[in-house]
This record gives sequence, structure tokens and C-alpha cells, in this order.
Amino acid sequence: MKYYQPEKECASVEEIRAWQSEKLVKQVKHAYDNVPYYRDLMDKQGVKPEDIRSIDDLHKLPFISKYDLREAYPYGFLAVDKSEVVRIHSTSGTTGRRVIAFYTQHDVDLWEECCARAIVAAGGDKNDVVQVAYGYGLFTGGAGLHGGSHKVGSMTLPMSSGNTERQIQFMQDLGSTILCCTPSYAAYIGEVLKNMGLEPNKDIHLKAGIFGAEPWTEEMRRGIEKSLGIKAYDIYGLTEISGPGVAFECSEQKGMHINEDHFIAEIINPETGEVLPEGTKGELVFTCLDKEAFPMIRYRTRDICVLKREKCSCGRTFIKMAKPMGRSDDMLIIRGVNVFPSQIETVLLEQGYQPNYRIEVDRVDNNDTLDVFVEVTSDDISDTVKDITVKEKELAMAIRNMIGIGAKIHLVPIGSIERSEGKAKRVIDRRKLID
Ligand code: DLL
Repeated sequence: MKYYQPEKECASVEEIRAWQSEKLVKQVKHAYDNVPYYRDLMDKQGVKPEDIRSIDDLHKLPFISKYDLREAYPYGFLAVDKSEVVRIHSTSGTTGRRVIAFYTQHDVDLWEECCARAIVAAGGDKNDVVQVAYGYGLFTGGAGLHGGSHKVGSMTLPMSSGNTERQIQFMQDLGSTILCCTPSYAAYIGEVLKNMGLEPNKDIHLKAGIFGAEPWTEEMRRGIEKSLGIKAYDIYGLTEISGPGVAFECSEQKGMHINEDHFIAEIINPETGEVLPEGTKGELVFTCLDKEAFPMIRYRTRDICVLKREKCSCGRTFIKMAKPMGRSDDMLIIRGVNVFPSQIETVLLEQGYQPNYRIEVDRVDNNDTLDVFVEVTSDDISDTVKDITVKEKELAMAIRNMIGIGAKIHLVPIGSIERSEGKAKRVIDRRKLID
């Protein structure tokens, strides 16, 4: 199998570090010579390309942040002549000005190979029918998995997101075996399938799903696996670093292997920038090793997670990243307490609710308020008002136990919370709207 490459994916740590060192030296020189903005960053830090001789010198280099990419918008980080660029993609720009990433043909090929590895790790090969229900366009989800599926040689269905009944129709008619979309959309497809009176493994024949682009919990994974009759694999990536496929899950489903032949991962303390030892929670930082158009060196992702190198039953030795809890800027500070929406989701799903919820934060009379709207499950519809009140109180208690502060729970009828076809928007922070 061309996209399972044991000579790379199962190499020894020494081999991996040797490739990384060799590539890092070249990549830093490429960025210094061709990106004036980056040259300034290095000069300000007092470091020259000659100072970087191996991966042990990585810590000497400055970080790049989203702030820098915005300052240099649109072409400031482009390291090749425009005539070499064959594609752009872009972030959604929900937290400020968009970031545009550029790709040469070589960059597109490497990115698609990373996605091909993810498909192969999820059991895919040329006999599979891969339904790509990530959005196509500026978002990298559709194009990345589409390209990966082509490389594997699978029959690729470029569905894009949305039109859920048509998605299910294609699954039935063409016998799709692998579904690629966001986990929130996968959960919604499962719900529609049920509402249509169809059953997994009978009316549709999916075997695997490759889901990412947003945080999702283990509880949500189990729910999706059940509703679609599949094994659900996580995939991670970000536009600035290429797109999906920076890391992918194998059959062990315990963390995602980072494609270490193309990227170096570090975890830092987000406050001080200090590099933290393996196994410590902190901000994920990536260095690309093979980029031509858009070299990113020590790029701060703002994703909070943990790295661990451990023996994996699949044989791969590439370091694993745990599921990111969300971006540091997704973290809510409510009454002085740090809260990740994923913690609330864990409680809801543990208590048997569906992943259809909305979190609203506001400030009333100088006090932060936290309201969680969650749909009742179908069995609850006949419940009396009294039962509902008891359930709301139980849920509030469970959330307090998890995050340390109280929340007001609102159980709302099924279907009243908007479903997502791409990345779910689950938090409304009205304090930000006021500021
Ligand atoms: O979301 C790329 C992607 C597409 C990844 C399809 C996986 C599948 P952006 O739109 O630039 O790129 O958003 C990147 O999404 O920094 C994380 O905060 C979040 N994210 C991506 N994958 C995961 C994941 C794409 N598996 C941002 N788990 C990242 C949790 C994820 N968060």
C-alpha cells in the first residue's frame, strides 16, 4: 500500500530526528532568504540561519502567531514567486481577518499524501467509495480529503456539506464505505438516517468515518459509531500548516499520529512560551519541514493538547497528539474559572443527551451567567414539567461537578437547536458582543 509507508511511519526516534534536523536547516534558510517578515523576526531574536544546525536548535527560533500572519496579509509570508502558486485556501476569519495559505504543486502533493495516509489508516484502499461531505471551497476539509482519496485510488464522491437526504441517497445508491465530514455533521446525518426509518449496516454500508476540524469528545464518537454503524477516526489539521492530515488516528483510536516526516510538534506554556516536556498539557506549536510556498516555523496553533510518544499497536512510531480540548481562544473564563465547551459536552453526553446544545454566556449586574440549552431526548417528550425540572437540576449538578461553577439548564424540544453541516457554532458569548 503506497500510502502506508512503514519505512517512515515506523522509523526509530533517532531516524525521525535525523530527517527533521536535516530538513529544518533547509526550511529555516528558505524562510529567511525569501520571507522578509520572517527575516525581521529572526533578526530581532538575534538568530541567523547558520545558528540552526539541528532540531536541538529549534528553541532559538522565534514563534509565528496568527497576529504575524494578519500583519503580513495577504502576501507577506509567500516564499516563492506568485507564478509557482497553484492554489490558495483560507481560514474562516471568525476570530479576525482571514489568513490565506498558499500552495505550490509540491505542497498540494505532500498535503494530499498526508490525507491519503489518514484514509489508509482508517482501512481505506482503492476498493472503497469515499464520500467527502466536508465543505469544498476556501475551507481545506473538502479539497484535502478529496485529494487524499484520489491518491489512494478510491472512488471519490465530491458531495461537499449539506443536503443531508441527498447524502444518504448517495450512500445507499453508490454504497459509500467511508464518510468524511465534521463530527457534528456526522451526528446529524445519523439523526436524519434514523428519522428516515433507515438502519446502518442494512440500508447503508459505511464502515469508517474520518472526522475532524472541530473538537469532539469520546462520548460523541461512541454516539456516531452507533448511529452510522462505523468505526470513527479523528483527523486534525489547520489551514496555516496545510489543512487536514497533519495528524490522523489509527485503528487503536487513542490519539492521532503526527506526520513527523513533514512536521515537528512542540508543546509550550501559552503564557511564557517555555517548551514543556512530553506528556504535559499546553499549546501545540508546529514547524513545517517541506513547505515551498508558505513556510511556517514554530507556528502557534492556540490548540491546547498533550503529546505522547508511546508504543502503538499499529506499529507506527510517529508521536501522538491527544484530542485537542479546543483553542485557547475558545476557552471561556466564567466567574474567573477556565471552562472549555468540550467539558460541558462530556457531561451532557455522559448523562445520555444528544450533542445538540448551545452555551450562552452573559454578564448581568457585573456577574457572569452561564446558560446551557440542551434538547430533551425523544423518550423525555412525555415527561411532566416536574420531571423536567428534576432533570435540569441533575444536569446542573453534574456540570458543577465537572467545571466547578453552576449553570442554568434549559431542556428544550427536539429539533429546536440548529444543526451543523460544517463546524458547529455552540457558544454565544454576549460579553464579547458588548465589549
Ligand atoms: O479545520 C482543517 C481540517 C479539515 C481538519 C478537516 C480536519 C478535518 P481550519 O479551518 O484552519 O482547518 O481550523 C483549524 O480547527 O486549529 C483546531 O482548533 C480545530 N481542529 C481541527 N481538527 C481538529 C480535531 C481545519 N480533530 C482548527 N479536533 C484547529 C479538534 C480540531 N479540533
